[in-house]
Parts: sequence; structure tokens; C-alpha cells
Amino acid sequence: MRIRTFDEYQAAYQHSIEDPETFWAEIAQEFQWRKPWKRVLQWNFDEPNVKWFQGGKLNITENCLDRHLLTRGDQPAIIWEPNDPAEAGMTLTYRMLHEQVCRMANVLKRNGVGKGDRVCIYMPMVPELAIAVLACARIGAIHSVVFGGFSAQSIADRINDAQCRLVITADGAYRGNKEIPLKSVVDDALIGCPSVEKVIVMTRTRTPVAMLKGRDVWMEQELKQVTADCPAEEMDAEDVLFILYTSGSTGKPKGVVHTCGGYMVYAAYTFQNVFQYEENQTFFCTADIGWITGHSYIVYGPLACGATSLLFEGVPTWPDCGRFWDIVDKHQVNILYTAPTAIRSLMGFGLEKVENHDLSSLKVLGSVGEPINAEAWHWYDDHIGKNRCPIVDTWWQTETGGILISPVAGVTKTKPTFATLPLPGVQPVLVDENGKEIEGNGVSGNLCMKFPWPGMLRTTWGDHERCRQTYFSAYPGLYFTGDGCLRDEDGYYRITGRVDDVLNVSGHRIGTAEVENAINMHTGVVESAVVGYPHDIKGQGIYAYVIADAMPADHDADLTKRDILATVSRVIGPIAKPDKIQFVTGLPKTRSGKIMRRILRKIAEGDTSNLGDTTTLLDPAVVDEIKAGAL
Ligand code: 6R9
Repeated sequence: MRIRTFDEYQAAYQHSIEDPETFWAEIAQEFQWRKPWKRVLQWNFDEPNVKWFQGGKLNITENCLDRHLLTRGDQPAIIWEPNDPAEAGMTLTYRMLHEQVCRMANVLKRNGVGKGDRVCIYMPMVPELAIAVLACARIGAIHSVVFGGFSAQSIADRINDAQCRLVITADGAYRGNKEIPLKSVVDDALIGCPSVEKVIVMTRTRTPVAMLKGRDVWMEQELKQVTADCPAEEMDAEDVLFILYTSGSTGKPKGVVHTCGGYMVYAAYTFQNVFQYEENQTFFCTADIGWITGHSYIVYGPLACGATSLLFEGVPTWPDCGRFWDIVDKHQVNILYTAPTAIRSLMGFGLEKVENHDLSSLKVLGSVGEPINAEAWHWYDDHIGKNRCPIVDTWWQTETGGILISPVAGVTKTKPTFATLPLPGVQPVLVDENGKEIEGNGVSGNLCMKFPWPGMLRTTWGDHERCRQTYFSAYPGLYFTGDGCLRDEDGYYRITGRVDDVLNVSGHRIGTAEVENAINMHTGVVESAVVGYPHDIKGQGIYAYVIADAMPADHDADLTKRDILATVSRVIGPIAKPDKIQFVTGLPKTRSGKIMRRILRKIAEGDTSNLGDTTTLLDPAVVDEIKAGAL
């Protein structure tokens, strides 16, 4: 399973292309299966129908926990660093984690949850979050983690789509100097969620909460009622492990579905190889478990490999901008995996808070979530890695389950801003608008995959046709990623960003249509159009063009803007708030009524010199008005 040299990488890659089934079967054999699979792979990208390790029986928590008990029971599995450095942290060994997962699993059972039931998890970044996730997996319940920054409405939409039976939450969450009343947000959400029978509430902030008789129970009290004995449920390799909602170019977020066997093999294989994790190292992924990065590289990948995973509750800039470096120093972190937006925000504070920490434990640095610009790459390399730590720029998606294109740390020669080469088993192709494959090097196009890998999504929850439409219909026979990509003269890949109407704001995926729908819910708004524009720290910022109702002459435009922001916060969550709102009287539309986003994007970027052909517009004059009022 382990690649050590570039020759080994090339050999593994070759093997994975020539004989994918043998290649993945050999890797899968390193895990613990209750029953072996009957068939390694069955697939077509038309329906689509993808099945890995069919007939194989396993439980992912036996692989992440039980099988380590004999060899590393006393080794730390999770090191927890709280939001406030003055608060005591916590270390859970594999034995302790195993016990707590079993207890929580029994609590779920006691509250009526069984195999196949959906459980929504809305929690702060505390060990209980990882424990809740694993407890679901232990009994075969399907978890749907919702990031703590989403609104009540977003939670309700996700709960209803998956028909969740139970919610696990906390009274509140600490994030920097803020306190977020999680339970009260859940209460608002549940007004419209008849499928939810029970809510388990953990105590974190001691914020007063309403506890509804018959529905809400305290986690601490429940845990006292159960034993630590909970045999793992036997799962089929293709049983659903979790749903994770993500934004696309149209409509509401969709529930990406991952299954037990393939996801486990892929998360573990990529973790081990990309980061070159060595026994007893400490791995620190700064993502939130509410995103796929946290699922695969805080919880499942590291634990499946018997690693020590550091879980951080807070933010990089509180109490000061040295918080990450403080954690690296304190816990002697060996591998740091973070996002370009965090690097860019910390760069702005200078080096004082970097240089007063010992970062010599670091061996490998990772980047994920959005393209990393050259300046951030070099700052990371020079000041954090001191030019002695390889940087792995890892490209992947919620849908891919694990990393697809990335250097293997210390093995693949890196090149700033390039995700470099596909991992073994990954077969990227670039296609032009007509779906024709663009071969050779020194070319660019839309990034697709022509062969399945074990960690890929199987469907979108409750709507398989949507999965086909979204990912497999643009280019028949291919999985379309939604990203544009360049392959340079050396065959190295550089992801250039989304080619659809999906924004990437601070590494968070947000659909323009979602933000427009939210803005349009404000009473004063007639219509809106949302585009992205380059933002120094966030990567992309959100620019909204809004047509407001006829307003009295003395109206306060700033107040209306604030109301719109409040509306978006309510409907989606604070992460989707526009950075700029420009009031306009019309939008550039074609005669068929389509908004010409290309023009709006250019204006938002501040590039109004060449707007291209505007003659097909219904009313070309609106363009001048918008240009004149641009922010
Ligand atoms: C893992 C994750 C996926 C989208 C993806 C792409 C962008 C992620 C990247 C990157 C350039 C990288 N993206 N990693 N772009 N270089 N190393 O972020 O999943 O939240 O689903 O976002 O993020 O545009 O399509 P997700």
C-alpha cells in the first residue's frame, strides 16, 4: 500500500491502470473484512452504477478502532485542542475512543436509531463530534453532518431531504471570541421537521437551552445509562456510510452519498500515501468535520491508518494570529493540512507570531479547498516549512471522497500552484466544450475522470437522476468535476477553478443560485444576480447585483443592504453573505431572458474595458448603468 519512491509511484500508477481490480483488491486486503467480497468492481458511467467490493462485509469502526486495540490501544487517536488555549485539552487513546464510541452507539440505539436510519449531527469541533460520527457508523446509521455555520433553514432542508430521525447537537459552540447557540438554531430548524423524534444535547457552553419533554435528552445523562459493550453492525461494502450536502450550480444543495467499503479503502490509502504518514506522528488537519476534508482526513483516513489526529475547536486568528503555530509547537505536529484562505489571512499579519514558535517538528505541509496562489505557496514553504517540508497541494471534492490529484509528499517533485499528478487509480482527462478529449501536454480544458475509484460518490440522496444529470450527462461516459484545468508541458495538472456557477469562498462551496434565491426572499428585492470576483483572502468574494422595489426617495440604501445580508444569513448562513451589493435598475439579459453572467463577472472583477459582444442584449443600456455604479 505504501509508495516510497517516484519509481514506486510510477509502478503503482501503471499497475492501477492496467489492472485496477487487482491493484485495489491488494490494497483492500490490508483491512479487516468480516466476509471477503465476491467482485472487486462493477461499473458504468451512464446510469451511473458503481459498486466496489460487492458482497464484502465489514464495519468501518472495526477498522478504525477495534483492530488497533491490541497493537496501539494506548496510543493517542485524537488530541483535542480547545478554542481557548487557557482551557485544558484532551487526549483520547484508541482504547478510550473505542469505549466512548461504543457508549455513544448504545445511546443512539436506546433512542430508537437502527441500521439505515439517518442522523443529523450539528456540533462544535469537540471529540464528541468525532465520537458521534463513529457511533453512527458503528450501528450502521447514516450520518449527515451539517457545518455549525449553517442556518436553521439550511439544517431543516437537509434534515427533511434525508428524513433524519434524530439530531445530535450541543447547547452552544465557541469559535474565537464568539459563542454560537447551536441548540436554539436546531430548535428553530425542527419546527419544520416532522421526521425528527429525538434530540441529543451535549453540554459545551452552558448556554441556557429549551429542553422539550419527550424529544430532547442530555448526552451526559444518556451516557450514564449504557454500557461500553456494543458489537459493530455488519455492513455490506455498498451500504451507505454517510450523506454530506454540497452546493451545485442549481437549486438546493444535494446529498452526496458515500458507502462503507470503497470510501474506507480510498480515504486510508490516500491519507497514508499523500502525507507519507509515519508511525507515531501527529497529523493536524485544520478543516471542520462539517466538510468532506474533516470526514476523510480528521476522522476516517487517519483512524483507519492508526494515526494520531489533532482536532482543533477554534479559529486561526484567536486569541491571536499565532494560534496554529502555537498548536504545532505545543503538540509537536508533524503534518499540517490547511486551506489557502487561512494561509493568506495569516500572511497579512507578518512573521512575528510565526517566529516565536518552534515549528521544527513539521515534516509535511498540505493545502486543500481552492487553488493556492504562488505568493501563498511560497510563504507557506519559506516561513512555515522553512524550505524543508514538501507541500502537497491536494485537489479533490466532496464527491470524490478522497484526494485525486496531488503530489506524494517527498516523492513527487512539486511545482508551486500545481496539484501535480493523479494518484494511482485516478484517470483524469481534459475535454473541450464538445466533449472531445484533449490529448497531449500543454493544453487546458474541463476536468473529467474516465474510470471509477473506490471513494467516488454512488448517488445523490433520494434522487439518482440528479446525480446522473449533474455529473455524468455533460460528457457521456465521463465523470465531470465542474473544474477547469491545465496540463502543462510536464504533464502536471493545475486546477484553475470552477467552470460552473459554483463559488469557492474561503474554501467553502456556494452556489450562485442558492445565494440569489436567498436574496430574493427579502421583501424589497425584485430580482438579483450573483457572481464571484477575486478576493485577496477569501479567494473569491460574492458580488450581488440587486434590483430593489421602487423605494421612497428618503430610503436608506445601507439599511436595505444590511437587511439583505441578514436575510441571506437566515436562509443559508453567515458564510454566504455577499461582500458587495450593488443596486441596479436592470440586469443584462438576452432576448430569451438569460442573464449574461459573463458581463456581470467582468464588471465585478473591475475589468470593464472589454465586455465582449453586448449586441444580443435586450437592453444594452443597462450595462452602462451597471458599469457606472460598480463597487
Ligand atoms: C476537498 C474539497 C471542491 C472544489 C473543487 C475545486 C476546489 C479543492 C483544490 C481546489 C484547486 C485544490 N478545490 N481543492 N482547487 N486546488 N487543491 O474542498 O471539497 O468542498 O467539495 O470543494 O474545491 O474547485 O471542485 P469541496
